[in-house]
Amino acid sequence: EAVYSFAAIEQKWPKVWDDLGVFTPADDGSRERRYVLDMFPYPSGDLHMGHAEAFAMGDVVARYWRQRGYDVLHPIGWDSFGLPAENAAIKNNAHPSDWTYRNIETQAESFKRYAISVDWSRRIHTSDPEYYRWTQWLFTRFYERGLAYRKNSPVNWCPKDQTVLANEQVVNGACERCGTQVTKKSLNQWYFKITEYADRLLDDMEQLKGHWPERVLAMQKNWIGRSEGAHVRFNIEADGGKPAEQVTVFTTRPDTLAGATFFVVAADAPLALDLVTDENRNALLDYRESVKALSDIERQSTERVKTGVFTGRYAVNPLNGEKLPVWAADYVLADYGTGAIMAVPAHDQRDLDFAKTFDLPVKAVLDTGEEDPAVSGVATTGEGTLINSGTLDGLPKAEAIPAAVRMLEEQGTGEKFVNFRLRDWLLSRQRFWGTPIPIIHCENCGEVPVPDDQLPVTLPTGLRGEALAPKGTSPLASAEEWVNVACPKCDGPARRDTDTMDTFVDSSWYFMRFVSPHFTDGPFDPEAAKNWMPVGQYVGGVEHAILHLLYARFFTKVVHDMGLLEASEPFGSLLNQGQVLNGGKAMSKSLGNGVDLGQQLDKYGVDAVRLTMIFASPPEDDVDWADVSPSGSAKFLARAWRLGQDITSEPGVDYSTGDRKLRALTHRTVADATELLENNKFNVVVAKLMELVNATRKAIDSGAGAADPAVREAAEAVAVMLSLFAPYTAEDLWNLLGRDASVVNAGWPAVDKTLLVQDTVTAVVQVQGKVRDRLEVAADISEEDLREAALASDAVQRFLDGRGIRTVIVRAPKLVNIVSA
Ligand code: ANZ
Ligand code: ZN
Repeated sequence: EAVYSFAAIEQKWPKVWDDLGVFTPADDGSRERRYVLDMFPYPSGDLHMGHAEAFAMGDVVARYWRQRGYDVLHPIGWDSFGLPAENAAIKNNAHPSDWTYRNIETQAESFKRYAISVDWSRRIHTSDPEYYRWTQWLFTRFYERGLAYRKNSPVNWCPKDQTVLANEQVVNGACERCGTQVTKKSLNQWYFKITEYADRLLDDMEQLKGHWPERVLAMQKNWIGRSEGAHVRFNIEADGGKPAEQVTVFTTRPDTLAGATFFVVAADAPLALDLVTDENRNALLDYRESVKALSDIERQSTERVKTGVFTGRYAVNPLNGEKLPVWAADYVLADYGTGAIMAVPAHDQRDLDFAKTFDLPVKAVLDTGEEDPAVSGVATTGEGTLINSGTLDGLPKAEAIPAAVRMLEEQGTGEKFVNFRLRDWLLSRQRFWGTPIPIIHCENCGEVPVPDDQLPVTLPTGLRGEALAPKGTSPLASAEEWVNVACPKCDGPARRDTDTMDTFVDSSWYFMRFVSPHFTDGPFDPEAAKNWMPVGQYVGGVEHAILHLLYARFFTKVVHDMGLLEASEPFGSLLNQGQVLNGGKAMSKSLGNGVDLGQQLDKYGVDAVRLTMIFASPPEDDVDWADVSPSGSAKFLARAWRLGQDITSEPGVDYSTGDRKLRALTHRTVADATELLENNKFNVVVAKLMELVNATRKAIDSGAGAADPAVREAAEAVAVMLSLFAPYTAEDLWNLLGRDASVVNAGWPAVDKTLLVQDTVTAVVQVQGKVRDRLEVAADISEEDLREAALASDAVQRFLDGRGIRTVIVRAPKLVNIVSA
């Protein structure tokens, strides 16, 4: 008798699947379409345990929908531009493409072994010219629409990677990639105008509610940071040889205007230098130096003692004409709001801390019933009524806010304003291994986009090794022949833009490319996009909650506005899988607790590893590899497989004559699995499958016997359901059962509802020894459930008539006797 050998079945089936093309969607409209996508991998070495988990999850969904009869698009590609390839090239005197494509091949082989059910003919790499041609094409469209522009401003700079970073890539003041403290540098950089879409990015989250994890939506909402308030214009008096000028502040509390006792501009904003009198200039310059080293987080920390310098100027409060000293401080950020604030120490703790440090006045304008902030040192921020505010006195806060705005509008000194925390997306990078920005700079014509028929602008050849080392300017600049070109407009001498795009640009539209990856007339075929988009189920880590997912939403909206795409959201539902830990901690080199995926696969087999990933916990939760048992999974798989060896009936037997109890369990399991899969409770489905396999084994050995049709029915259902988690074993089981390949297309078993009805009996309920009710209950009802059902009976309650209960005697399933007080 043959024994279960994962190695043998891993060899046997891939070719069969390939030949049958079971993972290639028909794409002919004959069946309803569904698009399942895992966040595409970055080719950093071979696959790791995290990939194994995430891709196992995505594959369950893809395989489930296939079994349900959908035409499923499940593609794979690589996010293959980026810094690690470049760093490896510098170190090994090589070209980034060497490292990149070698790693891609390694990962592709591992993915094939791992048997993810993807259509390999749709494979894409973002570093291929056929792909980045369209990234450039999209950039050009954004440029034409005014959504890509260049500006000079202070930007986040990573001193280690020697490149700028988007705000989204600065985490707690450090470079998201290498952890180095980020500094600011004034540079001329390219931006995408994502702020123009802030409202829609926020509003359309309504459509995603219930389909995306709550916390991802909350993080995006917070990142976009919509604040309703007002702009208020203050006159700054002429002083120290400086002329009068107007400065606007953003405030969410226009009702507190009368409580403003000083005025603050961000010390690092150009405005501070502009306002400061000669006398105070040196102090400001010194102070600015000390501010440079601080991250935004540190600047806003409530733990730090407030710092700042007086500018020598005064602002005039438009409400009451009071003169407010103008300070420059670091707790006001240059790139939020207008970079200037009216300080209301009584009702804003940051302002109060500053006032205390520099001995500035505190004036309460809202009576909240709490202690005077000037005394307590605690700003009052709650509800209350206005005081010390002239005509606004007596109004509750909620009414005072619009009233104050109306006054400002009448005066012409301010108006309602909605401010966003979201900044434009800084997309240019001073690195080599990325998509070149398709712009030519001409002395006569300025910025000229490279004409579409000259795309792609491919990376210059010949640069490798040391030539790629970061120098603060792009390595592309050293490729003289590549840089110097004729202007497409006037044919005069011109230079190519030498920056490359942030790799998040590449990944902001790859899911659209997959619908027609070989299309040559555009980034994707609009017809195909109409058929497939949006992605039905997207799977990936929560670390992308803001960056990638926000950018992808933005790109989708712009492409929608261009008329190329019907969908205006890219991902209908989102599943964030948990992490794979070892010993309760994330796997890392420094902890030395890494688990090698290849070794696990060699030891336990692909199916056992996949099944373990799924069975260990709900998909959203972390899996601790120290707590799981891949050998237990392997044993279960062998057990399931052996059913196929023992069953003696032929395919196509009439199940209806089979053992009713086993049939009921089979149909109940399918019905439950269906519901559980629709709700991403994959681990519970595995548990149910284990029960069904055990019951089937029992039926063979000590019950109905190996020839009973119910046993075949159960085993076939096991094979189909198991194909979602353990594709090799399921296919081999299907084969042992005498069925033709492939189980992938077997179709989800139909549930016979009549088999779901459990056997029932009549239970008698007595009160004080007299029969008061009869209940139809399941034959296998528990004592507890029966007791509960009896006490809930209307008839019983009527006879108890409010009297307490002394004892309840339960003899399940037939009798309940209630003795009242
Ligand atoms: C006066 C005031 C009184 C304020 C009060 C608050 C409470 P959000 O909700 O985050 O939008 N602010 C404005 N620009 C700032 C900047 N660049 N750096 C630091 N703080 C800034 O916060 C808006 C509030 O934060 C604004 O409203 C302003 O202080 C401050 F009782 O104005 B408020
Ligand atoms: Zn020109």
